[in-house]
Amino acid sequence: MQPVWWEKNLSVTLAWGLAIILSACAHIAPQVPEVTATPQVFTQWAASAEASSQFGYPDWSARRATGAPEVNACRDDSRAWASARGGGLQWLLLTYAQPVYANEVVIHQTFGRGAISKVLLVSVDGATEEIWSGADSDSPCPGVLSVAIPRTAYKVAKVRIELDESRTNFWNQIDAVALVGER
Ligand SMILES: [Ca+2]
Repeated sequence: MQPVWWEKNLSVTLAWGLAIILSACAHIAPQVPEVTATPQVFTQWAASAEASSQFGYPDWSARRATGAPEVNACRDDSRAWASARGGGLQWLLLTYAQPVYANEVVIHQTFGRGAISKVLLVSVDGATEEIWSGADSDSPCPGVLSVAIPRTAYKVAKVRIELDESRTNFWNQIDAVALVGER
């Protein structure tokens, strides 16, 4: 049996309508973003630390420079690292859980600021690179020495801070040290 003319027209109309709707849907479909490996810059605090000397243990020990900042005033505080005698050449070596291509080191100082003389990065295979040397400011306190650098071409596992406490003849206390970088 042949369809009558209006039935035929109706089915053609419906077919066109469906095609137009599908076409519209295709156009308004959300764009699927391209999946790219975006570098993830993040800040981490030291997982462990050792030092040339320490005022005590666990108070004022090198371990007190691990983790996030705890001291928010300029004062002698046992939650920060302090050297044994507050004089001479000292160093603090911080190790991080996640080696990164480094962008910045941020040193949180909470007492006796002004003795930091060098900042060095230590790669995963033990090579060192000096990224800063000079005379740190003695203010503000508490305050940070922030050393920003172009992203390293190697992964950094440790940060070494050298201090010349003969400059101040005082304890340059360090509460926490951030390593900023990309995985
Ligand atoms: Ca601390």
